[in-house]
This record gives sequence, C-alpha cells and structure tokens, in this order.
Amino acid sequence: MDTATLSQHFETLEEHGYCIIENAIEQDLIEEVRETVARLETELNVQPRGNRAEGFATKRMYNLLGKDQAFWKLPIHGNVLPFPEYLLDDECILSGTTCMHIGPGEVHQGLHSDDGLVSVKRPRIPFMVTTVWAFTDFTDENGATRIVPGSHKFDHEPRKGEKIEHIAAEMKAGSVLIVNGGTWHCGGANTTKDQWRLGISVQYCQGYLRQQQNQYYSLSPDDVRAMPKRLAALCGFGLYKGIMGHVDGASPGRFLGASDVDEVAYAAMRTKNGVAES
Ligand SMILES: O=C(O)CCC(=O)C(=O)O
Repeated sequence: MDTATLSQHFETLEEHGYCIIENAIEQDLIEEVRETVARLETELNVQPRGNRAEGFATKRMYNLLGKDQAFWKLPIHGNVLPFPEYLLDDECILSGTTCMHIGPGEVHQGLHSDDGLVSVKRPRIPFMVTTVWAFTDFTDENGATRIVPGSHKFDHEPRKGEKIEHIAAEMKAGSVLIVNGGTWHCGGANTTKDQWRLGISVQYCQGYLRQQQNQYYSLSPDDVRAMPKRLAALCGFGLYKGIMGHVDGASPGRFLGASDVDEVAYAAMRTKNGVAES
C-alpha cells in the first residue's frame, strides 16, 4: 500500500474509529484460509456455543495460530500490521485470533467495544485494535460487522437498552475492517436462508496488557521456534520495552530456545520506536 493511501486510512480511522481496506488479501490466501477453516471445522466438530456473545448459529474457533500455519500469514500481513502499529505502537502484541463463521438465523450480537474491560476513563487511547478479515462477502443481510461510527470518542460503554444507530460494514471478500478498540461494534444478524459469513478477527493489544487469548499455552515450543521473528514477538515471546514478560531474566523466547526472540531483560530498555537506549 502506498504512503498516501495509508495516510488516508489513518485519517479515517482517527475520525470515524474504523476503516476498510479493500483488496487487502491475496486470492491464494483467501482460498487457503477458506479450505483450512472448512477442514478444521469438520476435524474439530465445531458447533455453535449457544450464547449471545459467541452466537447461536455461529461456528467459532479461537487460538488459530496453534491450529494451522496457514493462519500465521495474517497477523504480520503488510497491508494490515501498519494499522495496529499506528494506533498502539510497534511493541503491541496479539490479543487473539478468532474464526467467526456466522450462519443463517444468527441474531445481532450486541454492541460492545473490544477494550471495554479496561478501567480507564473514556475517551482514551485505544488499548486494543481489532482487524476483521472478510473471507466471504460481508453484506447487511448475512451478518456484516455492525459499527457505530465515531463511537471511539464516546465517554461511556454501550448501556443496556440504549438506542443507537449502527451501520453494516459491508465489504467484498478479500477486504479487512480495522476497528479502534474503543469503537462500538458487533457481529450482525444473518437473515439469509443459506449464506454463511466467514470472518476472522486478528486482535492486537498494548504490549503491557493481558492478552484475551492465552498464546503461551496454545502454541507448542516447536511452533514458536519455527515462526517468523515478527510473529513470535507479536505472540509475546519477546520482552515489552526490553523488560516486561521475563522469566528469570530471560524473554519467553530465550527460555524456549527460540533464537529470534532471545532477549535478556534489562539489557536494553527500548524507546517507543524499538531503538535500544544506552
Ligand atoms: O463477527 C463480527 O463481525 C464481530 C464479532 C465481534 O465483535 C466479537 O465477537 O466481539
């Protein structure tokens, strides 16, 4: 993506709390992910979990990176990673990876903000950034993510019974929706008879925050050693600013023998830009 386009998206994100990157995903990757999801749903016998947050007609899978390496390409994708790095910083980490396959008959999930559990007064800096990847077209009818534009600037979380206008983030397969963690949004109702909406959310959070999905127990040491360095760091196997997250003075990566994320705590405290300070 060229710099001018990226800056335009950053402006939209600042103003409206979300933006949509069209044609962000290569066709090969779209097909690889669709096939992988179909195979895993069968192998793991994935069924709706039957509650409002996770859905009554939605097949969900969490911790995708430990399930298949096809998903490793998503968190570090060059068309998407600049957005969490912009809103958080480049020491942000992965909070979760979730497949949300919304089936016919699903109901409106309920508006929420993804960093709503953080007890810091709103409006505030984002503590999370959610990216929703469309692997089928997202339409008003099939459950496209609903968004309340500008709600990242609101001073409260959605209240029970509060009536508020929301729009469908309609987008073609291959697009990615970027959402500020403070923006109100949710999965939409699927009113179609036979269309499944396939989305994957890749969520990032500040490097000092507890991750929503535990990365340490969902990845094997072999996975961590085999991962690209950037991905291992995003999963939290490095140290935040050269300090946070150490095990007896070593980064979790050093502890596992993953040479790419081998760090000694306090050896170099880092600035916001990842530059070592003496
Ligand atoms: O399925 C979607 O489009 C969004 C789901 C969502 O917001 C959530 O599960 O927290």
